[in-house]
Amino acid sequence: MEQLLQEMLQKNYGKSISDASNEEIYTALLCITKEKMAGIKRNEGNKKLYYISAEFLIGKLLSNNLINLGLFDETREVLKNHGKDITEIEEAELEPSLGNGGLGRLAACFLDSIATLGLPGDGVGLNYHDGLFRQTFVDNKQREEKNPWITDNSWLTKTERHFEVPFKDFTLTSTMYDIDVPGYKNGCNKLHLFDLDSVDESIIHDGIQFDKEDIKKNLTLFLYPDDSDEAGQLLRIYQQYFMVSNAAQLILAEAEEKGYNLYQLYDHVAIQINDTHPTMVIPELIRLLMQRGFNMDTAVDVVRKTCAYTNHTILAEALEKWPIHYLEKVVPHLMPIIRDLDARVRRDFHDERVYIIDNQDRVHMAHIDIHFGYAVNGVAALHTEILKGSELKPFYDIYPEKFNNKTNGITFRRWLVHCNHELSDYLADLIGPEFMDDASNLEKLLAYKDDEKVLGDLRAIKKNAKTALKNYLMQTQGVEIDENSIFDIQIKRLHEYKRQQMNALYAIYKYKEIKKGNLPKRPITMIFGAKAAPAYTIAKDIIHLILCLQKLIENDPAVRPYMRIVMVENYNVTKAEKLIPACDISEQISLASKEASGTGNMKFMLNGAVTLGTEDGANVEIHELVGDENIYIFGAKSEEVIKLYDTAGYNSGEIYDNDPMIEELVDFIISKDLIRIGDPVSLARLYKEIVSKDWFMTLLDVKDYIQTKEQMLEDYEDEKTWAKKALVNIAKAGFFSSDRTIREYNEDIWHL
Ligand code: 8GP
Repeated sequence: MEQLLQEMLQKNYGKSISDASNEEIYTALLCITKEKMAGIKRNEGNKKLYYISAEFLIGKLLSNNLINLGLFDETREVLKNHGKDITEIEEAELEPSLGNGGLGRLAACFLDSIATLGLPGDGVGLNYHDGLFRQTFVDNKQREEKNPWITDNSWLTKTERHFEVPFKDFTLTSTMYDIDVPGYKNGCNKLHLFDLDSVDESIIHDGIQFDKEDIKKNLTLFLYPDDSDEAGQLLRIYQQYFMVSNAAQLILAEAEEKGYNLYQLYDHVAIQINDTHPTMVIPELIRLLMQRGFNMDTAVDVVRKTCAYTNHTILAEALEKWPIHYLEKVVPHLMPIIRDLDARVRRDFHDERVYIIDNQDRVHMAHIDIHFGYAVNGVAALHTEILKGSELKPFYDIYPEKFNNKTNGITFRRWLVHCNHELSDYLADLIGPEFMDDASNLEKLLAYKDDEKVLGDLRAIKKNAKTALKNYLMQTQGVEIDENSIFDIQIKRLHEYKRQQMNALYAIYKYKEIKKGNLPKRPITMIFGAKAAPAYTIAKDIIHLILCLQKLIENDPAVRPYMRIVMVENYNVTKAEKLIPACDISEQISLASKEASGTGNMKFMLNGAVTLGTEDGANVEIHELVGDENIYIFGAKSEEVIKLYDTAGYNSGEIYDNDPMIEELVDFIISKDLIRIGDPVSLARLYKEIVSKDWFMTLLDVKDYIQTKEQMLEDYEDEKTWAKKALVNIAKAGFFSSDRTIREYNEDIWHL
């Protein structure tokens, strides 16, 4: 590596390693890594997977690619010998902003594991120029800015593949870009991102405004453009169809190039539909096969044996339903096929709950996936049970054999080896490096659970990560936190069901306690990171509340030494990598039944944080693995919650009226203290939402939550017992390796 790097820097800049800037070294490493990846074998086989997803939240790639190529340690060493720090060099890389949350990060972890297991499988998505918006805070509110990430120094490679994508009023020609996905000590796959040459970033103004009707210029500008009006919804349909038509054409082109018989496409191709965004690939493939001479019955049969669907949510509002007249405006050529599919369903099943087109002329995308795919999976055990037993029960009754669970996972290359070198090096020394290939080896750590030396080492590693985070937050946001305080972290998309508002109520509780003179033994630092969808008003109100509380405490010398709130600006993968190793308390507090799985919960446990959570999503499985002593569970269980919804039995106003403590906390949202800092309209709207609606039952669980968190703070003081909990969490995290998840997908669904 030393020689390669020296030559590259000499050739490009006439400089030595020691003289080159971080940017120059980054660029040189990018070129070297790209060349290395081009040289490794492609994963090949008789059957290939295409993972189609609107999001691939891949994060920065330099370190990860070096790790997977087996070059990381050497590179770090070479740089160190020349007085350079790889962490600083990584700062020169821009994070591709191609995803929003768990669904997109899962897709990225899966690509890593698919390549690592040596399976042939490519990702297919869109090359959004500005991705998800960049978040800034102005006047204690979220502001959205564009987020350009594509430069000459990106990992994209332009290819010669182009496809014609027909819309009602025009046809667009696509260009395919590729990003290499090297497996850990294994072959390479690709992420294909489709784009349009005519897209024009100069039409963006005033933050993230642009003409939603100028499709040729806006098609791949943003991920999830605002869909609160008709033009926005039409744009989403344009994007989705552009994505899947390219995917379908690519799949058929590759199959034809390999000489496969398209009548047996399913022997050579598996298509995973990641949530409903890529659903139109089903009618599109049928259309393309019919163009090639298939009759409809045969085309339907072949497609049904090729496509599988993953569900990521039971929230009704998140299950896409497109009005027919919107589809007619964008992709009228798909409608005869969709109507035919609906007719087939109506012929076979006399239950309007499973129809594709409902009586309001809306097309239910998930219904297409379930009827015309061969597998349907949820993403954690509880989630899959809820799908089978309630949300998708009518479908489960028809097709029990299609339903299966695939509990999510995370790649340990990024979420341990890369983001926490110190811990991963320590573990490798202590229990041997085998856990890097087979994560179940982490259990060897259990042998040390009463070893004072090891427990002390783990505490020291955590402390170092906390200090590193402290320095990072000082540099990036100018806030100073205390590394001796407890770091309590909630980082995830802002959504009412995830209940950041409940955590904010805890902050109010703690603030008031401190004001009363009930001082905590040790200060607490509450860290939040979250973006709110631009049109999601209440989510933005919750951010506003948190930022106002942050300001209130910062300016109060009586409280500030005992508690701090930090809302991290523009939370993304890069920031997650710094936050997760430093965490003591992992906040996983969704309303039971609503969080399909969660994957942050897995990343935190792997890095030695203890979970504070409800019995929801994968928390249930974490609980089973670590046992009662090593997790803090609170709140209503999912059956109780589902019953409350079914019987309309929840009334937040009643709880508020009858519980003076809760009333006091909620009232603080509209207190003089906060109104002085914040926007009275926003705060009042949130207050009203909680007392009159509270759809995700914050007030049902808030007291149990506060009590449990207080217990945790007390238990933290027994340092040895706490370190033991951390150790057990790390040791038991092996199950959540995405290598395990992908092995299961392959065995049960893809058969590659
Ligand atoms: C997320 C789920 O909320 C999370 O529980 C799960 O772990 C993750 O998917 C991966 O399965 N869902 C989303 O990120 C999501 O629905 N995003 C919406 C914007 C489409």
